[in-house]
Amino acid sequence: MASVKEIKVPNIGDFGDVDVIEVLAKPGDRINAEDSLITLESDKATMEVPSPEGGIVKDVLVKVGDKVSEGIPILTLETAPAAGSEQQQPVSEPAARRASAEQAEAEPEPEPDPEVEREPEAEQPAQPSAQMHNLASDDHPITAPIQTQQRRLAHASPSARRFARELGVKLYLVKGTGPKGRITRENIQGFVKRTFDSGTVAGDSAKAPEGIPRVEIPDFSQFGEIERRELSRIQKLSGAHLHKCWLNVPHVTQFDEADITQLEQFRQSMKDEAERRGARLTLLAFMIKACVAALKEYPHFNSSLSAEGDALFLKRYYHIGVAVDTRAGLMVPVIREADKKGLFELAAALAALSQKARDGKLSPTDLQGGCFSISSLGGIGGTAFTPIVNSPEVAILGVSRAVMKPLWQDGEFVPRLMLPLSLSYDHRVIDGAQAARFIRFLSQALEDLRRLLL
Ligand code: CAO
Repeated sequence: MASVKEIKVPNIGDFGDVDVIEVLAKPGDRINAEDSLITLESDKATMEVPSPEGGIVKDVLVKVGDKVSEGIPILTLETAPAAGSEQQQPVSEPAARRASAEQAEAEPEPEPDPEVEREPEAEQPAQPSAQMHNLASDDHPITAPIQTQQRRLAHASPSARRFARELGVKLYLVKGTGPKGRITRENIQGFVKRTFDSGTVAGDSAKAPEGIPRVEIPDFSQFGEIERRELSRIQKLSGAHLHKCWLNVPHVTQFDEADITQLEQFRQSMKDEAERRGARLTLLAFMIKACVAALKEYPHFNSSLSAEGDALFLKRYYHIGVAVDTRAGLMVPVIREADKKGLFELAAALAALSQKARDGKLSPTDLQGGCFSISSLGGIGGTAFTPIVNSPEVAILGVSRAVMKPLWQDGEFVPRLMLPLSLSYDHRVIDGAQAARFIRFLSQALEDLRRLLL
């Protein structure tokens, strides 16, 4: 008879109230022992929690954004029937497909090696093991493994698996040189280097190339004095994300200028009132309002391409991401339901989120669900730039510094405050004419705010 068990968060050392940043299992999934169920992230480390045994997932009891500690139930698992009662368990169709796809992809188990197989696992309690990994250095756990449960035929740590996934490397292609043939991060790096040196690709050779040749880094000290500085955790995360976006999205950037002379007069006239209401009314609040109107007018800009690239998900909500420059690196918190907020509310939400970002207090939910992003460098300067689309969004607006320019109007030059705009977009979803119309609409909305009422 199959039995249903609750799988709980194991002993995670001194960590409590840790954020769930990934849920890797869903009801109906057939999972194996040691498959990762969730990923947790504390201030300093990430951790994958593997399943202590195999079975079929019944209910998932946590979601992204939850905070968990030891003993919190993660999911319920219908475990395989005991020997002798081997009835096939019903598995949902997608789960069965996923399971078989995973099996096809899974690293083949090595031939049973008596040395490896005879680990004293029988004595160990059936508890999942979890390891904390410093984000700055995934292969050096910052705490000892929480449970030293022996892992039968574990070929790579969760962080090495994740590293391989990020690089698109199939683990079964990599030879492990760690203890008991374990695949280390260095093995994966070496594999990628050898693969590219030989001109082949790291991932499945039947698919399109998933990586690029590495740039050789010389020993700079041979040229002069140097200092090595580690990147912050945020810089590493955002760097990897930006790189992924840059490689996946065919970018085009459309430029335009908006005459914001009247808008700026209005903004100045409203500043005191804004302050009385506790908000600092910057240009960005107006930009968000105008972007929402443009997204409503051109719904393709408020969409995402399906993973297969054969459909669009059109969104009926308007959550706007805003790039914030913090000492730790670039972050893009999201103002939710921007369409339902007035200018003062938008200004207040923007101030609150950018302060939270600068204090390092953003929660995962503050960073999720964006439809369209705005990156404003107007407070600093510059005439134009080409922002990177924050995929899976399909467009991003770059805002540069507004300057007074002579504009030819009715037979004479008149001084007008011109705001440079740069719209980068995913050319798979948006064509050039649409982009030109979108940015024109946006500029006209900023030129005459009454248009936002239409
Ligand atoms: N033209 C002229 N002046 C501008 C302007 C523009 N486009 N944008 C802002 N300003 C002015 C503001 O109005 C403000 O002046 P006042 O005090 O008179 O109101 C001053 O510059 C400072 O603004 P700010 O930058 O502090 O505030 P903001 O609301 O415009 O921007 C935020 C907030 C969080 C977006 C900004 O602080 C920030 O972090 N910008 C950097 C984003 C970034 O790094 N992007 C690159 C990402 S890579 O693609």
